Amino acid sequence: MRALGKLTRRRFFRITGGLAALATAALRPTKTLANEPNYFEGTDFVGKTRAGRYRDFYINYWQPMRRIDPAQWSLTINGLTERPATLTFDDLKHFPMQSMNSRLKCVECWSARATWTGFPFSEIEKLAPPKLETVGVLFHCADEYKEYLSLDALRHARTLMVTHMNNAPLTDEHGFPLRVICPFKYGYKNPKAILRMEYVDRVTYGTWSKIGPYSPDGTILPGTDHPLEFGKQPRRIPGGEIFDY
Ligand SMILES: Nc1nc2c(c(=O)[nH]1)N[C@H]1C(S)=C(S)[C@@H](COP(=O)(O)O)O[C@H]1N2
Ligand SMILES: [Mo]
Repeated sequence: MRALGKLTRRRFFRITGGLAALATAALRPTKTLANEPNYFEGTDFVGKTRAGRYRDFYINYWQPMRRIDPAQWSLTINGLTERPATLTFDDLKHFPMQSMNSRLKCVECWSARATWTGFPFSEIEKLAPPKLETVGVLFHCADEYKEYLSLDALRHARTLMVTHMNNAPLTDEHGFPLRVICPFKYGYKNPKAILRMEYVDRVTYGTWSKIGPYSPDGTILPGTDHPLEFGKQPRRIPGGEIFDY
C-alpha cells in the first residue's frame, strides 16, 4: 500500500507542508505526469492516475481504495431525515435515467468532456425526505473523501447522480457505482464512489476545501482552463459551466 499511495495528493501535502503546497499549487498540473505509471491497472485497487488511457481524462482519488464489489455495495441516506434509506446496487436501476454532455473542470487546471447518465437528486429526496432545517448533503466516499453540496446545487437541472459515463457503467476509476456530476462546480464538488449521503444543517467543508486554497462553494470562477482533449492549450473561461468547447 505504501507504493500505491506514493503519488496521492495527501502525501504531497504531507511532504511539502501547507504553505509550500499553496505556493506550488499552480505548478503541479504539468509536473511529473508524462512518465507517471499506472499503478492500478490489473489490481484490486484503484487510485489517482494520469497515465495510459487516462491521459485524456485524469483520475483523482484522495487515497487508493479497494475496487467496489456491487454485491457488497450499498448507499445509505441518513442525517437529518425521519426516513433514512439504504439502497442496493440493483435499486439504482429503477430510477428514471437522463443523460447530459458536460465538461468536468478540475480546479488544478485540466478539464475533459463526457456524456453522463444518471438520475436526479429528487429521487433520493422522495425516498428519504430531508428535514426542514437541512441545507445540504455531506457525501462520504469509499476512499474516505468527503464533499458537501447544498440542496440548491443538488436540485439544479444540470446536476445528476451519475451511474454511467459515455454510455457504459462508470469504471472504478471514475467512481463506480455512483457519483455526482455538477458541471458548474469544480471537479472536487463531484464526489465519486459514494457510500453515504448525510443531510446536514450547515455548510460543511469537504476534503479539499479543508486543506487547499479551494472555496467550500466550488463554483467555477472566471480564469484559464487547460482542456486535455485540446492538448491543454489554455482557454479563457467566463466562470460557471463551460459550454463553449
Ligand atoms: N471519492 C472521491 N471523489 C472525488 C475525488 C476524490 O479524491 N475522491 N476527487 C475529486 C476531484 S478533485 C476531481 S477533479 C474529480 C475528478 O473526476 P475523475 O477522477 O472521474 O476524472 O473527482 C472528484 N471526486
Ligand atoms: Mo480536482
